[in-house]
Amino acid sequence: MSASAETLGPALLDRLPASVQTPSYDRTMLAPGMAHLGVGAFHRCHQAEYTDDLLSLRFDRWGIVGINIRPPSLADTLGRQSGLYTRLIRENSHIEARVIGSIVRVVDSQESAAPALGVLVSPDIELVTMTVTEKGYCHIPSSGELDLSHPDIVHDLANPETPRSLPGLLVRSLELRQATHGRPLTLLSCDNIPTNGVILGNVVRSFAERRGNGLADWIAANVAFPSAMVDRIAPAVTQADLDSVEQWFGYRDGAVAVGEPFRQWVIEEEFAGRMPRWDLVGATFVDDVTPFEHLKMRVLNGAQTTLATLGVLAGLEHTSDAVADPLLADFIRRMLVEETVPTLMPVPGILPLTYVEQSLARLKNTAIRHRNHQVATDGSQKIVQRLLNPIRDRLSQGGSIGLLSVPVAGWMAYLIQASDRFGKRWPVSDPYAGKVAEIADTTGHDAQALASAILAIDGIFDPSLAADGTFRAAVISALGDLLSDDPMAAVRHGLEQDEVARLKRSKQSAL
Ligand code: CS2
Repeated sequence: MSASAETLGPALLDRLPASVQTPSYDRTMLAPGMAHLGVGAFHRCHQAEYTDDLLSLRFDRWGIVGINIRPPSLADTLGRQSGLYTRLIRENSHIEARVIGSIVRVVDSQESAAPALGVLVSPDIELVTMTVTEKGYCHIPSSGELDLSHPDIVHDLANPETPRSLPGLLVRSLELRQATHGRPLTLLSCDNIPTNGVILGNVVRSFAERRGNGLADWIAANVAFPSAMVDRIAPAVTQADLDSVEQWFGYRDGAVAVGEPFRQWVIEEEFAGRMPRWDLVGATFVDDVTPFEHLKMRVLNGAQTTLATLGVLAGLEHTSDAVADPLLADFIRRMLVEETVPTLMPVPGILPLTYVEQSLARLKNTAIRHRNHQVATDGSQKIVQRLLNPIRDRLSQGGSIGLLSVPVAGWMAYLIQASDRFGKRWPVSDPYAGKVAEIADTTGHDAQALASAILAIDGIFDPSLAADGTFRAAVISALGDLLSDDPMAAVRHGLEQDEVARLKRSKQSAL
């Protein structure tokens, strides 16, 4: 890269190439009205972009203070650039570049909670949005309750003034707000957990109840936890993404974010005070987000998780490589159409089969380099809403679950093969990776014993689902294939068995 290229910052805005859009509003007039926790690629491609759209349309005091309580540090990238960054929209050979201006300040709070508390307690902050990943909520995936044995929760309950966890940080902020100005606050989760507002409310309330002093009652009266469905595929940014901005546009940017053209945001209209009018720029405010959330998590995210673990087992690098594989493409479409779609609630304005095709088309975008290992990360926190809940609904409908069970076994096989006993085939990151590795190391290669021991992890598998004979048999059979020398046999067998069941059903209905 050239040594002379300038770094993006306010002084460069007037001199950027015409192909790079810049903020149309006066950033110097922006005042911080909301904070965001977890300034990763997704936030920069989603909430910050919607806010930038809104500021162009109707200027208000909705500048964002971006806070990270986990790595990476923001000071050296976004901080150096006064919050400015380039958002690239990419689809195959199409590229659209825009500098986003809605982030007014960034705060690193990885070492201590104090910098984050300074922002969250401020009376200027009326809204806190967050993308802290599924595991950031410290809840038990199968029940949605606060995990009181989580090491960070244990720490924070003992040291509430110096919290490390998201629930601990939010409760401390609310406690200080109650004790000082008492102004209400909306806490808006933008993570892919089911009923994310309900889960956020659960963990905050459970923690606050343990703090006493009427805090839980104050929260019930002054804090709102709307649920939201968020959508845009925006993988972790790579050095190649950073370099591409310099190659194409001639300036350096250490905080580039890359996303696909599609975006969606559906938010429950349950606010404690003023809210940015994101509904004027494409977001939808609704009474109940559940039908939208099921559609997105079960179809798009369900397909991503399936392609991720099966893709790794098939030796494929990215989502777009996995969905280009004819066998996996056939499998994923049949799984979604036959088993997932019948579990969905009617969604206003969206036809499920059209949504399936649109989702598969999005996953084929070769310019979005979403690594299968990235999507497979924290699978234990994802499979409940993406695979297990639809399986449970299917079973209660008396429908088949043979296809949806294959990616459940896929998640198991992915973690099992990261164990010593299976030769540590790849590094993994998942809160349950240690537990599964321990099971694999003591159990060895017996698929039935492995599946039984993993299905007994009740933080992930609801015991009544884990006891279901049809589900167990399907998972055991798929796991046996996935751990063999021919892992894709699981996919072929799943499809064959589905075909047999389909013929049987059509014969029966002809009688
Ligand atoms: C992905 C999501 O990594 C993952 O778990 O499935 O980040 C996905 O790309 C987004 O939910 C799309 O909106």
